[in-house]
Amino acid sequence: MINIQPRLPATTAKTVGELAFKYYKNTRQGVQKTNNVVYLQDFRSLLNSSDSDLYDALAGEEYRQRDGIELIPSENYTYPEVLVLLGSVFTNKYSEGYPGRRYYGGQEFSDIIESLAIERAMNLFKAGHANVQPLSGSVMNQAVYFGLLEPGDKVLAMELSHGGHLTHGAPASCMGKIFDFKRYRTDPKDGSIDFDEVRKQARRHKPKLILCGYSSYPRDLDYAAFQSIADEVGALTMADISHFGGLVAGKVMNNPFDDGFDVVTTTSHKSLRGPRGGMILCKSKHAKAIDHAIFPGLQGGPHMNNVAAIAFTLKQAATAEFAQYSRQVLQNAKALAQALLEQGVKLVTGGTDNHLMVLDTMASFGLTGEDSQVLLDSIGITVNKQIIPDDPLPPLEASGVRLGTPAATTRGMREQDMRTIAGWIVRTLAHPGDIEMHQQFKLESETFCRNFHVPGGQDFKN
Ligand code: DSN
Repeated sequence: MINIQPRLPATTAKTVGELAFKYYKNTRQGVQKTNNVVYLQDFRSLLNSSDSDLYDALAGEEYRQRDGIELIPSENYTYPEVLVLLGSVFTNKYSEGYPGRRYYGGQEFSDIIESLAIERAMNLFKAGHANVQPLSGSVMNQAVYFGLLEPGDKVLAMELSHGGHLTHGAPASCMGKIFDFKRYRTDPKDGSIDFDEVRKQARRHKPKLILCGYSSYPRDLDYAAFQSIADEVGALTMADISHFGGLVAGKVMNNPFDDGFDVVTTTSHKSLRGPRGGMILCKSKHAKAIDHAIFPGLQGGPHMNNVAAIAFTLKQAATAEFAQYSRQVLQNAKALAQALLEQGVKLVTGGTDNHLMVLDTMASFGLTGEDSQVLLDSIGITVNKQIIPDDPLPPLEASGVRLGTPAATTRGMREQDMRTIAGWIVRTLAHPGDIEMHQQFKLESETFCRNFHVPGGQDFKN
């Protein structure tokens, strides 16, 4: 249990429960009465009567998520408790500042949830400091640049089409205009990171920051190799583990802090399975700069409902069940990749060591990523189009699609299910004109999905 005393000197309460009880005449029954308040019990019927369009869209999305196979690697099904906290009165609260030093009153519970989230994040990722306020992955990465660099400073990051991310200084992003991003590329032979190339670019450009961690690179990373290049040229190190933060937490992928990284960023809604948002983890010496860059640098009031949901997510991510989930995500990805390879599909880097893979649909089936995405949508499999290294097509067409297993694994799908899914994918893309077959697959995949529970408490009756 968190020690609330240092941050709440005015209270005599020793636990969160005691603090809560004072609002309910010092009885636990009083606290439990909150379970009867209208927003928890009747909010759906309330929404239905006050805005039926939004109610219908919500219900439609619930059915879509139940009846389809979700393979977008950055999506997941979050916990029912996260949905409760996101829809809670914490959304009403302004809490600019940090625990114990805020600009508004009424912070006793906000301080508790944020302190819990910070401590859990630090323990889970072995970080010297954590900031849990970033509203998204984009602002999270911007805060690192603004916290540690001056405008115009050089950053060495991966080429976007080779696996990097827009927020890693793509020319279209504001970051690309403010900081001077230089690029390393993957090895053209096998698509893996070429450390000779990283070292060459680092020696040439002398960047202030070297960045790794990607959104479409299907391998684990050698952080020690990045750190040694950074040490040689006097650069700071940053890993954006947004995609595989859950797998690092579950200890099935490498942790950049084990090799001395300065900063690690991760979103909370992908493999970590929490609410949408971001976290910046860093060595304690960077704490002040990072916190200042988030508030007042880039953000105002943190979304305390989200911070509460992140705190919950981090507690779950430290459990043995979550470690087992993480292992299964990797096993499912391997099984899916293997089944696709056996059926002649070309995968970027030839396979996967993490939760995702990139199918070269142009080389495998003569189809753009966009066409493949639409075809797979028609049979109830959701993926996203994806550019491949040095893709001649623009991102809205792309030459590939990206698949991942975090969401399917949360629903309880296992290796044999991945083989079934691979069969549907390959036959659909190999026969793009066979509408009758696609309709048959849509029925089959929908029936298949009924075998797998959707977390979040949607008890569908039909
Ligand atoms: N959109 C997320 C992804 O799919 O990788 C990150 O930006």
